[in-house]
Amino acid sequence: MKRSLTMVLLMFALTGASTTLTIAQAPDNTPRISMTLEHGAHRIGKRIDSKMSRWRNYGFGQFIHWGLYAIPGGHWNGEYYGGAAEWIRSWKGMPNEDYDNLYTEFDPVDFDPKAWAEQAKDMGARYMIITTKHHDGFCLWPSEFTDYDVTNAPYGQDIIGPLVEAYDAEGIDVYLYFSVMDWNHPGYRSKLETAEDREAYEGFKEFTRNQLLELLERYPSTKGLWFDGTWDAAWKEQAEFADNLAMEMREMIPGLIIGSRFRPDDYGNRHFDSNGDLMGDYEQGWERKLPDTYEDTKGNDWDCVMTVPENQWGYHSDWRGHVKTSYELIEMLVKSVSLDGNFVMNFGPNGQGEIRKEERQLAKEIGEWMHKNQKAIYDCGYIDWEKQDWGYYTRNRESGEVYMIVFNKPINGALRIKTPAKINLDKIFDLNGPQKTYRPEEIHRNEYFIHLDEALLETPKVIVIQYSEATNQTKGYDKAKT
Ligand code: FHN
Repeated sequence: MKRSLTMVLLMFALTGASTTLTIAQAPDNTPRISMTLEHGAHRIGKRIDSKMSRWRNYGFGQFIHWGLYAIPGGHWNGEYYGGAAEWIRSWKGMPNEDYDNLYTEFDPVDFDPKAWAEQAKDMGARYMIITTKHHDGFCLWPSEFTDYDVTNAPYGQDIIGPLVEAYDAEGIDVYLYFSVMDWNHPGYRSKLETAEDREAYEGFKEFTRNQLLELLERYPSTKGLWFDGTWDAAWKEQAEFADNLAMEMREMIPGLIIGSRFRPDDYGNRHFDSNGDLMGDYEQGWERKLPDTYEDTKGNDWDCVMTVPENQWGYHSDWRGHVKTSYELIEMLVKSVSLDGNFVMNFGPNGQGEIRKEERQLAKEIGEWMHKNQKAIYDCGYIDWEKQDWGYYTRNRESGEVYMIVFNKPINGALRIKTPAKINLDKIFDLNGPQKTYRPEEIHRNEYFIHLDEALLETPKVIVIQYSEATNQTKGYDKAKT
């Protein structure tokens, strides 16, 4: 959102900031009022390097939330916890000391990283985000900077390393989730009110930097960091620290991909700086929700991270309320890609290291669809053809081939296609049966029907459109005189 000049001047007045105002041209050449920010967005527009292009073309990813919270699985002392399982420590029914001692029980004897990676491959995931440390501060890797890690649990071994190795072996890129918020560290503060707070927080910042550099040193094949737990007031004051740390991490791994949840700007704004510009390589605000239109994405790269139940990231043994079906998740995946984003489906393994049967079944069903239709997902993105009720368009960024992904077959079987001017529809055929072609029936200028034969669709159907730029306009149509 671009702030009006009045708003910006008011912000100065209120904050007494010595920031200067500049009048610049926005990418769409509209004059825009922007503040000179030292730690705001350092780039306007998308990253165009090959590593970011690879990220942009993933389409589909897997999130894995795993940690001590998987042991209680949403229950304690026989009581059911209705919140997100990975937040059970915050529940009055779970004494902090009981939670903090769960590490003495962490021994996931069924943990099989190769099986997890194979399942992700079969499902069609092209990247995976693993919680190295969630808000509780328990580290799934041997950290030099804390004893609260996996080596001091009965399991005693690194979890992250074997996962990175197994997923790399399957050709699935690994991203490391890291929660800045750390309930276990004595120096963590949600806000800085006293001199003691500030002194303690300086130690916490150094600890955070040490752990992040340690992760990148231990797992250099990681392609990026997925930050979380950065909404507290204390962190919002750390614009310079976070900016310098991001630069330091990218010196370690050039091209490291970091989303919009990491840095606050000079005024504590996150995701978008005080000028409304995206901070980070992609927007990380789409959590358990999707944009409705391309305009909602502001033309940025973005990912949507999605739980299977309404709000369970970590393992909860008793999923209540609506549990999404594979078709719901496939539609979210397709919609994400149709709006130039990536869709990341969450898995929450249990305390023994098993992936629950519901998630295995979903992975199987989604994988069956992806196996046949991945061409409409991988390396694809948005095309500005008018959205129709039958489903979504995606477009391969290389070949330009367009895919109609049909979820809702009209009663009359007629799928409407409306293109921008001067587009010729050259060839239309089933992705999974190219011998089945469609002759577009022109019903108005740049508007057509293609007619489906099927009585009903068993699964979301993909139809391929090969098109070209027309040299002349289609035949004239009389405009209504109203
Ligand atoms: O509080 C966390 C939550 O537990 C989970 O990790 C999600 C995943 O995106 N992030 C935070 C909530 O926004």
